[in-house]
Amino acid sequence: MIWESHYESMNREDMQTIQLDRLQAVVHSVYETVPYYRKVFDERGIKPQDISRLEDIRKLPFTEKDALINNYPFGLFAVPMKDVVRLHASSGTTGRQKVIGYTKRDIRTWSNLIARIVSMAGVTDEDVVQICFGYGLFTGGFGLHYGLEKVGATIIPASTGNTERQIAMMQDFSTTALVSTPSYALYMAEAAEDMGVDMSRLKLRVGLFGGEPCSENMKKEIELRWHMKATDNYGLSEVGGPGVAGECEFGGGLHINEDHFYPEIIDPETGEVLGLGETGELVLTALTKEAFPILRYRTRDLTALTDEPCPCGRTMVRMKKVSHRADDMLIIRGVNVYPAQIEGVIMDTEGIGPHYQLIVTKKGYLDDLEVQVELSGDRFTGKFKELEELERNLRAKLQKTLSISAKVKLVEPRSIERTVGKAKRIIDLRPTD
Ligand code: DLL
Repeated sequence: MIWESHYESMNREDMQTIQLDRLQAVVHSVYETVPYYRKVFDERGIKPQDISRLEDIRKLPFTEKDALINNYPFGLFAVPMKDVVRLHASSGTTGRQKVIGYTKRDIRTWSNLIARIVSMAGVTDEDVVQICFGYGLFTGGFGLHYGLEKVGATIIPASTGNTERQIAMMQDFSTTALVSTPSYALYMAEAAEDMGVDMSRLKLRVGLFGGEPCSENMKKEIELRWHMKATDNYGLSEVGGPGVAGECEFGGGLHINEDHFYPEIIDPETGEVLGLGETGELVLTALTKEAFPILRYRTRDLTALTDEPCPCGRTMVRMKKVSHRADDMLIIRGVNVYPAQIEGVIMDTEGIGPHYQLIVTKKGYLDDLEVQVELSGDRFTGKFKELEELERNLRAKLQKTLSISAKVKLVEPRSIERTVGKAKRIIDLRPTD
């Protein structure tokens, strides 16, 4: 079902008209109400009336995460606090908080956008949905909650943790849809197997995963273990949380709610705007937010856009799955290495994974990368010779893919720490100066 087909299936011309109207309104509003935007506009000699066509968005400066951190906590809010009814925050990788506010209208809009993406995934009022995202400052729990409620699904606000209890609830309450990070879904699968649960007999039929990358292989693994269809949805706190984009039944990318988030792809090095099909950094402008409008936010997430027609009937552009972030990139002995490349190799090798960790250290002047990866249960009892061969194989494949040598350490099943939220894959122990 298409939740708001008037918008989701709109023709391009009408969509662009809406986008321009909304862009002009938000640009005027931030200029009047947020001193930070007035200052950066004035510094560049830009006036709100300079935006007369959609392409004029390129005249506006990018907003980077530092703008949020430097204006902590409420400096970028565009309404008085009495109109703010909710706060969320994200600590990000640096540990400094980015705080986001919502008005009553923002919460209504957000719920509607989530209703769109859960409907894309095929969730209806017949479903019993277990939300295993943290309820708190993280946008995942409350974000999904209100959208699912709007659709009329029966919600189990399970939050994270107490994994055995989660499995028991799935059985007792006949959960049909699961909401979590993909890594927590894998963790819960292990717990269910330990408990001797026959997962093919659970009522689960669909998973809505998000909050972190989920490679095609990881998705397959989740589908296989849980006997359900896995869908991906994307968002980030700075533009409001989940609800930016979601996957429909046909896959092939995530439809962006473009009437609310104007997407651009840029070259992360030069800032130049790239065309459809070209891979680069996603930049988002929130077109309708009252409390926390944000212009041209550099997400650091790498993807590409397509406007190819989708068989589902939605006309909103699709973004490719985000497999990594620009700032995920490790520089090892001068070579750029993305964790997603390593994950690809691991998931393509039988007998290991999906749990792994990358440990980066520095010995003298030389960077050292160690890939620690778990053996799967059946391999753990394997012969020493076989393990040695597996290790050698993996080392060779990594060398070929990354063009640098990496150490490989095969570790016991379940020995890498599990998380109930986003997985922590990189441990960079190199001194920062
Ligand atoms: O993770 C919002 C969210 C919650 C999205 C639940 C979907 C479901 P943050 O904690 O601010 O917000 O983290 C945002 O997580 O910039 C991406 O790098 C990454 N991310 C989020 N969803 C996906 C996804 C939420 N589906 C950051 N695929 C983003 C890949 C994702 N990466």
